[in-house]
Amino acid sequence: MNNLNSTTRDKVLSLLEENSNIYISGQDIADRLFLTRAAVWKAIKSLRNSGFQIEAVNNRGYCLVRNEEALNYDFISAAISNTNLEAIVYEEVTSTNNKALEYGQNGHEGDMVIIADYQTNGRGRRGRNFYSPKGSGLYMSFLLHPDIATSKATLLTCMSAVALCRAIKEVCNIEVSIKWVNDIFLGDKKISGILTEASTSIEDGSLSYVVVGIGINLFPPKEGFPEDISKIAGSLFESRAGHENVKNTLCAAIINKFMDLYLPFDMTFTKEYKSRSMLIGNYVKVNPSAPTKNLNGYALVKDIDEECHLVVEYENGNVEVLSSGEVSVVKY
Ligand code: BT5
Repeated sequence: MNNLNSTTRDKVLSLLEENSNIYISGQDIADRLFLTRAAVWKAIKSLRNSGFQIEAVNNRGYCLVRNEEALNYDFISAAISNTNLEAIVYEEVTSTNNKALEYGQNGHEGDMVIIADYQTNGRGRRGRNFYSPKGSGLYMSFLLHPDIATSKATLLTCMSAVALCRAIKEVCNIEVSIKWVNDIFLGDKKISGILTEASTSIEDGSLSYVVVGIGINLFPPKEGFPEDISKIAGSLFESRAGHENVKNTLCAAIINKFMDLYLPFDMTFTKEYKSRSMLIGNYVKVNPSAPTKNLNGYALVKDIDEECHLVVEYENGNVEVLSSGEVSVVKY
């Protein structure tokens, strides 16, 4: 983990960058930068924590290995336009949502974003897993303190879906669609999911903090997707070739696009949410639905309203406005 920046660290990084893929001894670095060996070691440790791959070999020294696929704290923090947003980068976490929730529970007051290269226990909704292996995707969670009613927390899911679509278009020139309420699709494959979790105050039911977690499959996992999701999951790109540093660039773009929507909390984004939605005009099965009143839950999606609610019409003509829940597309 790292959210520090120091001139010593920057000097060591510059020297390693000037000599990338070449070994320089610790003593040599210390002499050239007028530092102690201990200061050099501290800087190397801090750089490694930021995601820089620095190899150390006995009697040869240190060498910066270019690894465009790893998250790079320095790149991301320099690219974030909102300087009040704290960013923390991890290589591995159980779940970025868990980390952000921990900060929230511990009373962290500022807004922040936690980013990770991979997760060992990535979570979806209702206790489901979100497969988050090494070298495949990007996983991030915002910890936010919005002044909105608890009933409106789902809007943050929708806002981040629009931010994701915009960032993917800008950075990758790919158009993706939104499957209400929290999935992003490329063609008929799910490439991203969003999990919003909130903590409310017991006294007045207001929101204490909200965590919005986003997971994106950038590249196919090395061993392929696990069998249970192999038919539904896809990735933004089919291979890594030609997409160097896309992880860091996309990460920064998502953060910026999201903050651009979140800070003014301008509800006009809901129009774009609707226009990017893939469900309108499709038949779906609503889960859960009241089976006696609404037959088997089969319904036609009529609209997405200005609060991002899904308007469905059941076979018996009943119309329902869904604010959360789940629908699966059915063939009719
Ligand atoms: C989601 O839930 O799709 C929300 C996923 C949110 C993940 C992010 S990653 C950063 C942050 N930290 C976390 O721990 N979570 C958030 P849901 O709509 O319930 O969909 C879960 C279902 O998607 C699973 O049951 C699988 O069918 C499928 N699935 C699992 N992993 C997937 C993947 N990598 N790509 C596509 N589909 C996947």
